[in-house]
Amino acid sequence: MTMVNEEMTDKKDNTKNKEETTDNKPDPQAPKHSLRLKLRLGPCPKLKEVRLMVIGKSKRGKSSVANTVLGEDHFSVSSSFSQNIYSGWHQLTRDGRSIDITEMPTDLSSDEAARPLITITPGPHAIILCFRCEQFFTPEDYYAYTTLKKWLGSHFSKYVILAVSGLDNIAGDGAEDMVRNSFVPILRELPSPDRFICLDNTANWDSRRQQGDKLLRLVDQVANDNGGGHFSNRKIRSFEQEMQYQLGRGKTRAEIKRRVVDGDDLEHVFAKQCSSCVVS
Ligand SMILES: Nc1nc2c(ncn2[C@@H]2O[C@H](COP(=O)(O)OP(=O)(O)OP(=O)(O)O)[C@@H](O)[C@H]2O)c(=O)[nH]1
Ligand SMILES: [Mg+2]
Repeated sequence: MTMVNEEMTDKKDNTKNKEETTDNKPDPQAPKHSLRLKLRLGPCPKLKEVRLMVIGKSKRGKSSVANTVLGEDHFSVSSSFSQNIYSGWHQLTRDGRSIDITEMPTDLSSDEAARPLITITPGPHAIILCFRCEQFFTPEDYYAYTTLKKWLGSHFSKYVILAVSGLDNIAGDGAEDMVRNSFVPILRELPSPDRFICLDNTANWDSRRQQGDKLLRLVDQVANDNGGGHFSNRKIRSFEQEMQYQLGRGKTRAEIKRRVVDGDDLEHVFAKQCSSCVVS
């Protein structure tokens, strides 16, 4: 499998210009790349158009996180263990920027993955990897991360933000730091330990929108770290090629995506175009 990402500008060392605070005593058990490294993010350019892929195993809060980012309920949230099917793509404008979100369960077959991948074309600025925090970090979570890395390609790590939902269930001083520390095994594989957010998707909308804004600032940071580029791979590029063809026939990108989500025949046109591609 080949990862292709033409737009990304590699950063040799993303942590170079960031400052370390010394307000907490060092924990000798903690890995070097730990949460004691509190980073002061400078303001970075706000993306006018944001594309996000919200990905994770079943019931990890993907739809809830997507709604928190959108600031409104659009994705359907469910606690029942019904079939884990693709539930959507939504786009809206919030605070002057267009937000395009695709939800992607991890247990889709290659055929089923077509719809979410078409709706994320030309590629996500950030990949929001969803977990729950009630049990803190588990070996299963690490397995989910490494499996995705194999599936999407190793460049995927440069775009990942960990979004851990369920903060309301572990309330208490320092809860977020404890959760964050438990995720260090994944965080140390990412370009920066800042690629993390804990969320309470049960909070009121004022609070959820603030959490959504915080997540969007992280997305701006990820895009900035990647030279303003976005993630792509062979399959997404192939879908983008078909998208360009369809755009040339006078439809808008949003119209095409909507038709694909609604199960229009157009999905088969894309699938045919990409029938020989593996995911990454
Ligand atoms: N307590 C609590 N529950 C949450 C939180 N976020 C999500 N949930 C609940 O977790 C369950 C699953 O949430 P979803 O957002 O549907 O998760 P999902 O990953 O999209 O689920 P599927 O698409 O069905 O795989 C729902 O009952 C949500 O209400 C949170 O921050 N706190
Ligand atoms: Mg969902």
